[in-house]
Amino acid sequence: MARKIILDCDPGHDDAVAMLLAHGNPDVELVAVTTVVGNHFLEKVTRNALSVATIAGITGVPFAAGCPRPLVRDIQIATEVHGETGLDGPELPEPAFAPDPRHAVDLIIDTVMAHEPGEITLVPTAGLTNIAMAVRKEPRIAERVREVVLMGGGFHEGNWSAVAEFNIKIDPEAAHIVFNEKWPVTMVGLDLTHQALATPEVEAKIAAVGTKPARFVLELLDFFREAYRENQGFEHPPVHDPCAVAYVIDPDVMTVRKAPVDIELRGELTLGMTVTDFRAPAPADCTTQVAVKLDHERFWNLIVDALERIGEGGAA
Ligand SMILES: [Ca+2]
Repeated sequence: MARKIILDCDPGHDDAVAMLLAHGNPDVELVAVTTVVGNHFLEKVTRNALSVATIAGITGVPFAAGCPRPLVRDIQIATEVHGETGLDGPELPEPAFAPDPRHAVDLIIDTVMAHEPGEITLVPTAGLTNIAMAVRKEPRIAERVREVVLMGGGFHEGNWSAVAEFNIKIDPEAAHIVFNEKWPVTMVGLDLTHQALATPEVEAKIAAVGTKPARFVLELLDFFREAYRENQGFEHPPVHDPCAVAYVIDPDVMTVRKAPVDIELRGELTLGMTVTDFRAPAPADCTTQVAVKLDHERFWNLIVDALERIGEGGAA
């Protein structure tokens, strides 16, 4: 049976690929998509999410906009990585449908509570504001959610500071809430996603799919490649967010290690660091694990397979 997921995102080039993977893969079912301020302002990432859905031909799935700013901190966006639209590169179609009128936080709560315990997996690929707000508003979701598989953080690597990753750094208080809840958390962080490089071989496989959604992904990757070359010294861009979806589809796509993770909230140099304790053995009550090593070929094959299944998608 397909695993039901809620994708909480801020598209965002890699969020778009994550959404396509979730839609195209038969082992996961997108039951809701929610957006949150992150890579760009809420209005833009929400519109981008709807445009991606239009390209992919996603229908009948509620999309809802969530929190327009972090819990405590001022808004920080990432135009240097994602451009002025938040999804620069391809031409984006007009969204074919409107967002759900509910707030994303309520859509998350409603969806989790309407399903059996253990049925819904949360897959946040953005700042954790919506997820933190949802579990504070309805604490019972912490026991009902099967697990949280998030893209964010890193045990040795940072990108928004020397030691902090963007999704965690922009709302560290929200991350603190999410990592300290009783639900299991898998942190798919930079240590893992920096292995998910879109190499020329990968791009050739995607190009061979030959469809409009595949060309859309290539245009996203072209922009992402330049942004990562200029800003972070990567030859090939790391495509972070779909790694979290891939783990839900196929846990063998990466190795994980159980270890306590907590979020630094007070460090002058370390704010938003996902402090990971690798001392062995991990405590018996440890609810967190971190992704360590990616099977690069297996991961990209999942993306290519999803694009093949999507076909021409919405032909937007
Ligand atoms: Ca994202």
